[in-house]
Amino acid sequence: MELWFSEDFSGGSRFGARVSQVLASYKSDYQQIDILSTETFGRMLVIDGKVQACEMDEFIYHEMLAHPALLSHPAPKKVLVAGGGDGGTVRECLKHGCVESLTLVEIDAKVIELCRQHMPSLAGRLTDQRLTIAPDDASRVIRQARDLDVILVDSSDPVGPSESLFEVEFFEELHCALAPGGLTCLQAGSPFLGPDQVAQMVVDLKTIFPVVHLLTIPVPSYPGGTWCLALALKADWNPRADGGEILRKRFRERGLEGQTNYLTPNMLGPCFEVPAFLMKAYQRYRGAVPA
Ligand code: AG3
Repeated sequence: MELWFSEDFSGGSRFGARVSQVLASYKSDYQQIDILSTETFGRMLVIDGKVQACEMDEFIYHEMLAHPALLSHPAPKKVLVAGGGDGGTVRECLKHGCVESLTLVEIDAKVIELCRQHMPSLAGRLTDQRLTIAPDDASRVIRQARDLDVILVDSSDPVGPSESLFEVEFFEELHCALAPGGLTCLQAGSPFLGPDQVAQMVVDLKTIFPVVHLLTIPVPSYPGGTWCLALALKADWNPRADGGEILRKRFRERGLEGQTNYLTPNMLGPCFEVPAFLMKAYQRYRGAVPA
């Protein structure tokens, strides 16, 4: 018998992967968590029927959520990851030697436990000395946090436990929790299936942060195969202004050469380029465009 996992998107299409084994299937207090072994994508973390991370392509999403943000800060010491219990984002943050303290705020401790057990290539660094794990609601923790250099919001889709992480009030709390010169990078959704959600997020962030960039990345296992990340800076410095030269210099100084599987120094700068169809989506949205 053949077993297939599929995720529907936009009603009329779906992503599918043949499953060789169900490694875990658990209903936690918050959501349904499944870890599947698939032929093409390797091990796959699925939450409430939605693909979160696959061994085959997770490096693209996790590197691009972490590195352009961390490199946009001259010396990030205090970093917080909201969501991201699979550990992929934490693994990338720890590649920056200047990071002194890293807090992972994941509401569902069961995600961490199951990923530690079944997805060691992501969760293997969740034992690092610099890391504190807080099983808590990210918006509650961020409301009380201050003086953070970088906050990475590695949430799932804006339904269920992650819904509040897409609201303007949360973006205001992010701004308050950051030190001057701090910045945040957030999972921003699908440019094909939800261009309006992506545009809305940029518009909302721009009412609070002086500089907002959008990164568009390939993620074959996510709906539509392409995903967006929003980078918002509290600083008045635009990491794109010099074509990415400072970011490339920091990439080398922090010893990232040879440590990444997707990001190359030459992508720093061009990675902020917004595809024309997305730019049109902003223009429909009250004329706001990323800086
Ligand atoms: N965070 C983004 C997942 C979004 C995927 N959405 C979907 N499949 N409908 C993933 C967490 C990875 N650390």
